Amino acid sequence: MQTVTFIADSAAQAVEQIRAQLGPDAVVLNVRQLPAGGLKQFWQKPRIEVIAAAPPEQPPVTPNLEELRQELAEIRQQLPQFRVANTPAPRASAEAWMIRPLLENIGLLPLYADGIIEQMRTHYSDVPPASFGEQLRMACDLLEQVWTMRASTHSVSLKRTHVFVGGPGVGKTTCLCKWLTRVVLLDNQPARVLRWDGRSANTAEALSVYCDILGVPVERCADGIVRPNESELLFVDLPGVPANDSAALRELAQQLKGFESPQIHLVLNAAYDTSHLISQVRSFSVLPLTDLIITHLDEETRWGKLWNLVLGTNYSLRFLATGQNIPGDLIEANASILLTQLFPQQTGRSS
Ligand SMILES: Nc1nc2c(ncn2[C@@H]2O[C@H](COP(=O)(O)OP(=O)(O)OP(=O)(O)O)[C@@H](O)[C@H]2O)c(=O)[nH]1
Ligand SMILES: [Mg+2]
Repeated sequence: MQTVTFIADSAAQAVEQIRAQLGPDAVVLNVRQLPAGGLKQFWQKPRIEVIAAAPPEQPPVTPNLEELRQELAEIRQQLPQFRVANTPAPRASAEAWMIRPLLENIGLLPLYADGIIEQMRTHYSDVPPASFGEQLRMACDLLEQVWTMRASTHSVSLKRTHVFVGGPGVGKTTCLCKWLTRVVLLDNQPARVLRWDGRSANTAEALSVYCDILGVPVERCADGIVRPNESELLFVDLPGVPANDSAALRELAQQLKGFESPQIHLVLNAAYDTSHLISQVRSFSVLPLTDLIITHLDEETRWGKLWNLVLGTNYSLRFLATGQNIPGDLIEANASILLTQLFPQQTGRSS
């Protein structure tokens, strides 16, 4: 990836330069404040350095929206929810589904691997295709359909407040900074940050420094009465709440009512084991969650386990974070990325 370094007096100026040279889809790799050397520091405002790159080339996609809409409506009608308690065990010919052990190997819980086989039998064919590749393709199609269904559940476009919730240290503030950078430097959208003290104090001093570099106003307060103005997005950073502290979660649910239609993102650390991740989602679902953001994917090779979250909860995945560097890698999650990471050859998918 060829990178370009931009030096600017402000975030707004950096936006102009990046857009002019690399277009609106550029990827920001790093942002830092440049110290003015020598005597200059007395009269020169600190400048910012942004390292950015052109987006990776994608094959052109020209979706037929009407077809997609119709397909989605059909999927909604056909596909029953994956219910943990009601998923029946596969029938006698289950061993003919060679794909079954692979599903567990990539990190699916046995319950959901069985659920996939059962759905394949119900929706495609009770007689499994003889080829392993064909079975795999069917499983991928099914996973993609469940993903589409989850992603269509929440209408988020008109909501301008983003609140990041989750356990302590899972990567909420880091993720907020990554998303904020994208919004300010690539989308050229005004934003404001609220450092909110919950039961414990919000000690994310680095967040204020980072906002300063980006020229984003940051406020610190203890309740949710701040409202974004018409044109700006509001990003709310909260201290972590342990998933087993139900009193703190109830209190948080109450406080979040102070925000007008917020998008509430539950941030989860992918390095935790699957049952822990699912139980975190269950605990935090006392809040009106919008979706899930997964961090630490640089430390977890078994991305297949993320499908347990898609199959076992009602939420979609919004972003995948793959590193601690800000802005660093923040990938907008979609089914294709996860499937390609799992089966690059077998499915003939390319990233
Ligand atoms: N390897 C890796 N480290 C990460 C990632 N995201 C965050 N971190 C690191 O994890 C640590 C905690 O990150 P924070 O963003 O402060 O986590 P937080 O959830 O805001 O923490 P609290 O506010 O204390 O609850 C920091 O050292 C980050 O650099 C990631 O995707 N990968
Ligand atoms: Mg934090």
